[in-house]
Amino acid sequence: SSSKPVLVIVAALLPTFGIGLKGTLPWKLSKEMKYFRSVTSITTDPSKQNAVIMGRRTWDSIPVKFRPLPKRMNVIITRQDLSTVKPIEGVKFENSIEGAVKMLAGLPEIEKIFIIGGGEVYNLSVSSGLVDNLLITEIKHSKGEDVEMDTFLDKDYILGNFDKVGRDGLLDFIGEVDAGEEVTVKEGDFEYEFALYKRK
Ligand code: FOL
Repeated sequence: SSSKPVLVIVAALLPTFGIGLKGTLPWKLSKEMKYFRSVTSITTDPSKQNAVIMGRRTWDSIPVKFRPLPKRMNVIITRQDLSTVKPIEGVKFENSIEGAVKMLAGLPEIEKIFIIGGGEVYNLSVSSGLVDNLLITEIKHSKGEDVEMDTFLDKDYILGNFDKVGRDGLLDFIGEVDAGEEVTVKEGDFEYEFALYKRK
């Protein structure tokens, strides 16, 4: 359709809003990854599919055996000249987030659009005003240890422009996705909670 699809950021972050270290995630949380996979894959209309938009470095960080992320249209944002990009089966390339969103808005089979990182793509898309919803997994080290990070979301901008909604608001938004019965999930050295932030 020509109506603008819903745009949602999905990210896992620390209290510092740190999201990554040296091009990767400094944890391995299988239940959290299962939540990511479900939330980005499930559609209300079974004839449709969702899209995931990511930066080229995030694409590089996904294990080869998991990419392109199955059952979702994968879109990579790159500064490379699109005429020289080596095609990848099941993947679309764009030079800007706006370009990717415009392209996807013209595809009737796309239900929701998820922005899945990394730092540069997240921060550009929140500050552009394109995004109204952030599905954030709030992670902390269970023993309170510091976790080294070199990539961050803009915490001041997000807390200044978005409000965290309650658990009911989250469950309503994610629909059939299983967010667990416990509010706090413990896995390995980490504890986390699923949250939804909405633009004020
Ligand atoms: N958001 C959240 N909440 N958690 C994340 O780990 C996360 N990661 C990214 C973006 N947003 C996120 C970017 N990094 C895969 C790997 C890295 C990645 C995103 C996805 C991946 O391999 N996903 C598979 C599932 C793999 C598995 O089951 O272990 C997929 O099908 O989604």
